Amino acid sequence: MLSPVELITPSGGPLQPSTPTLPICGSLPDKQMPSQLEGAMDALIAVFYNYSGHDGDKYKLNKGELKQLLHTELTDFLTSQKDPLLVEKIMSDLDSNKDNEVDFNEFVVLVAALTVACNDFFQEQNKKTTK
Ligand SMILES: [Ca+2]
Ligand SMILES: [Ca+2]
Repeated sequence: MLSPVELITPSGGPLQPSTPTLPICGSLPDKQMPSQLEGAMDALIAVFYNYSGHDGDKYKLNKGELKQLLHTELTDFLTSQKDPLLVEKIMSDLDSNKDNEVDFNEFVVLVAALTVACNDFFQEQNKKTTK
């Protein structure tokens, strides 16, 4: 039989003082287990800064950094595209404020666009397999 305390304690773990939900931010100490989406957001931020810090402005990707990020993190996407000027095209598409660097705001546009494209692809695949 569960005692009343166990019934109201989520996952039966030790009683914890109820802490307010932490704002979404990478590398906070004492961070509770992030949700899947929070984890994805953190990962996105971490990936961006992994590459943006290599040279020049630490908070922006120059063309070399963007290229490295795409090659390392989006290998399948890049190899599926045969266009040798793809990185240049992506760069100029993303650089909406024309400072020849991709900042985080511009970077998430790419990630969002690719995520939408992936979702479309999966939906197409689903339609084909369920027919
Ligand atoms: Ca940089
Ligand atoms: Ca820019």
